Amino acid sequence: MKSIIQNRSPILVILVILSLYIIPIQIYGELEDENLILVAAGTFSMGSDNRANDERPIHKVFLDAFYIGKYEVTNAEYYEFWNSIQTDKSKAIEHTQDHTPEDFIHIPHIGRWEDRAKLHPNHPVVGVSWHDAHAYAKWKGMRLPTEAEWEKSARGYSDRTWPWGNALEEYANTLSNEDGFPNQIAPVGSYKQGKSYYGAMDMAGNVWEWTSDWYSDVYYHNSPKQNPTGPKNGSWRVIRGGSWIDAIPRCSTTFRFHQYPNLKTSFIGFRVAKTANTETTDKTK
Ligand SMILES: [Ca+2]
Repeated sequence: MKSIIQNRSPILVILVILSLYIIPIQIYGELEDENLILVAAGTFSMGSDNRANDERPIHKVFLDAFYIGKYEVTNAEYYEFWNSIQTDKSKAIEHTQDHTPEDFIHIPHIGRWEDRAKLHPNHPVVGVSWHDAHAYAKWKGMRLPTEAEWEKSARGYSDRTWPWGNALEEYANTLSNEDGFPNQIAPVGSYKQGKSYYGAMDMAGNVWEWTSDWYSDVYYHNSPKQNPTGPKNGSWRVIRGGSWIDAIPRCSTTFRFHQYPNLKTSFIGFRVAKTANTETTDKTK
């Protein structure tokens, strides 16, 4: 390489250097995003017979392979999407909305959208409706996780009550004053010990997360055994995981809650998902 660079024309040198980057891309194909986790195809147990009525019955669900976001989508990530729309409205996915997150001037540590995007780039985005979350995911070439995908990402094959296991620990940002972030949102990934079965962070607490499903309290009684996508219609979208203003029981892997899709609150954000083009089957279960 050194001799080529020393003895050949500048154009040849540039071509050689470019090839060092292009060849690996051709060999390995699309490089994986380090913020996406592959959840291999397989069957897991969804729901619980020991908790709220709408979590019953516990039932087996098969899911094709998919990717789940390792973190909640951050202010910085959402700002990139939002800013691209502000400068060119033609890029908006849903042209009736500009997808601007809500201001929360009465909550000082959150504050105005454009301020917090700069002051807290690693905090999860909040003040976004289901439509905002859906539009962001589409813009990124991804989608929101289904409720089943969300739950499998959190609990894996061991029926975990919490993403980290079955012991009640302070491994999540909840209502508790003892969790390191009392009465405030935490930067994503702050609770290393709270990672889920698959390594996803903050699946308990910090912010609730929109899923793609409509909500029905009796859905589990007749839901499909393979790749369920929720009721065909409804009034509320499912949110999961609890938040910084919720007591720990609402942050379990099975707890189900719901909100109107137009609602923009200081405690709901989201993470992204993507269908995986792989036939891999999980061997760890
Ligand atoms: Ca969360």
